[in-house]
Amino acid sequence: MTLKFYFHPLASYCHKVLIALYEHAIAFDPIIVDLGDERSSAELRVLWPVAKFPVLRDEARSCTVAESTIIIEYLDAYYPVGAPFVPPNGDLAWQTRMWDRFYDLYVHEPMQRIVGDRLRPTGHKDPFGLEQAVAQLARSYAMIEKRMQSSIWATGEAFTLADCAAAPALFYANTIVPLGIEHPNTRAYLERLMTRPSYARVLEEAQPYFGLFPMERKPQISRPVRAANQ
Ligand SMILES: N[C@@H](CCC(=O)N[C@@H](CS)C(=O)NCC(=O)O)C(=O)O
Repeated sequence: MTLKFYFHPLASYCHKVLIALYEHAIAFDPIIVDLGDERSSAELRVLWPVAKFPVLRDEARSCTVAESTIIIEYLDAYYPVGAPFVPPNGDLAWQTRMWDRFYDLYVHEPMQRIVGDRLRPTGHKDPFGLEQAVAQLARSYAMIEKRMQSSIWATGEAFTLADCAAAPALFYANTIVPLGIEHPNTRAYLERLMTRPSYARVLEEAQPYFGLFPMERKPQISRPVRAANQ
C-alpha cells in the first residue's frame, strides 16, 4: 500500500487524521507505534526524529508528512475525494484554518497540558500551568458555546478540517474537564461529532485502550456528553 500511517489508536492528534482518512475512505497501511517501546518507535524516529505522531509516509511520492493539519491538507492535495477538508478559497478557507488553530491551540493543547501534568514525577508538577490550562479550557468552552448556537459544524454547513480538529480535542477535554449544563450547544456539537460514522469508528477502535488513559476519569463512548452536574 502506498500510504503508511504511523499512529496510536488512543492518541488524540492521530484521531484528527484518522477522521479525515475514514471520511474519504482513503486506503492506508496502519502502523501502530508504541512510543514506550524502543523497537516500535525506532522506525518513526527515523522518519520524523521529533518522534511525535501522527506521521504519514507516502511511498508513491517518496514523501514523509508530519503534523495533523498538514497531513489533512496533503490528503486534500494528493488524494482528493469529495469536498476538500479545507475549502479552496473565500471566507470559508481562512475560517476553517482559524478554527483548526483554535481547536489545536486552545482546546487540545490545554487538555494535553493537564494530562502531561499528571504524568510529571512528584516534585516536578506545574500547578500554575495546570491552573492556566483549566482557565483556558473554560474560556474556549464559552467561545464554542456561543459559536455553536447557530452552527452545525465548526464553520457552518460543511464538515471540514476544523471539525477533524474539534472532535478529539473536545472528546478528551470533556473527559477531563466535563462540559456543564451551561454548554448545551457544545455538548450537542460533541455528540454530533461522536456519532458521525468516521469518528464513531475511530472511538470504537480506541476503546480497547481507554484504560491506559492516565487520568482517573477514563474516556467513554456511551452517554458521551452528559454534564457532570446533571
Ligand atoms: N502538533 C502535532 C502534535 C502531535 C502530538 O502532540 N502527538 C502526541 C500524540 S497525540 C505525541 O506524539 N505524543 C508523544 C510525545 O509527546 O512523546 C500535530 O498536530 O500532529
